[in-house]
Amino acid sequence: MKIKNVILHHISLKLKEPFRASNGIVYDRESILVEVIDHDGMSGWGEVVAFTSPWYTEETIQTCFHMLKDFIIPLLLNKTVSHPNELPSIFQLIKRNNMAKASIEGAVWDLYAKKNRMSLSKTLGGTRAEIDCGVVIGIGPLQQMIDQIHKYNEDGYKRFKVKISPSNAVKILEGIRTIFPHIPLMADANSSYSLKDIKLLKELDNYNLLMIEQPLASDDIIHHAKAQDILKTPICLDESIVTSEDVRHAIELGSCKVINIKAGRVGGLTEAKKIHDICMEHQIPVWCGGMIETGISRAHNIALASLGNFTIPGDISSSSKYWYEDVLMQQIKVEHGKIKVPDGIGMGYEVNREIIKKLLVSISSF
Ligand code: OSB
Ligand code: MG
Repeated sequence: MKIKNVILHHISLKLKEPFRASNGIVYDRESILVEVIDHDGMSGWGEVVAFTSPWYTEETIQTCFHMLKDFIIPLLLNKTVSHPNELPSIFQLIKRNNMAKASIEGAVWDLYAKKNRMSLSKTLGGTRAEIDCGVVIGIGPLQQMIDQIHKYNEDGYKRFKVKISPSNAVKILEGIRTIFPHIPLMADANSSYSLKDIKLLKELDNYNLLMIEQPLASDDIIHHAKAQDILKTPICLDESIVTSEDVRHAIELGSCKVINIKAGRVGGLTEAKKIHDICMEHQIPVWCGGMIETGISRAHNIALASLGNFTIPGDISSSSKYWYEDVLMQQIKVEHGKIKVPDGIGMGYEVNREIIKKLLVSISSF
């Protein structure tokens, strides 16, 4: 493939309700949809999953735009790429900025799969025909969180994740376990604890959680290893894992028993697959994380989660959980807690250009 043109569609999508984590709230969701066009005029799609402020990682929509425009796109224009797994080495001279890199790398994977008339899932080496889905409940009044779990339970979701922080965790988990003693439940602290809070963390062992996600600082896998020694509950790392090297270190130190893989956070699907393979080798189960994304990343997530070691339901919900109308011709639907992995070419969902036009903040063509 020769990359002829890259179009950045910067959009703003209305969230049905604001989403609250320990350290940030997302109101409307801005996103940059990345369209990569080759010399045959065929398009592949990816998405910048950074937020407008750097609460989850250091990147933002604006830093990604800058990196794409001034550094990443110039490296790709008019370049012949024979496989998307060449992109990480093309990007090697640009440090970090993983979400910026992943957005265009994902688009090239979609394009490559389309050109080979294969699904993205098969192209990545996926083996599942359907994936199991979990859902995330943001921090809110306890009764509201319980009502949401009731509803999602009826919808068939197979795993429930609640956002927590040290000041509300026990109240939330106690309240939920009183009503739902047996549901598959986990908690995501988004780095809101420190090792000094180990007593508070130890209390969470009482709630039969599948895992606790990212309790401590993102750059502290040493303290995560100390915490994992003390806690019965498995630790899952999210923010701490931005490369496959981080995974090797975390496994060697014993910092976690589970890993959440997000292609955006680790710089793309090539690295995500590498992490998947390392974890499989070390019997560390993985699941696919979410970023309150549009259907484009959701479709990529479905393909990624079809790989063999994604044995835990991911944060992959229906389009309708967050959006009135997604950017795809066909909305993504969870049925009986599962999504069928599409077998159409590329990501398997067609982009809805009319909707994208309606949501546009700005458009830039390179
Ligand atoms: O920590 O996994 C996280 C959303 C935004 C940023 C970080 C995270 C999350 C979620 C929600 O937990 C995932 C989703 O439903 O898309
Ligand atoms: Mg998380």
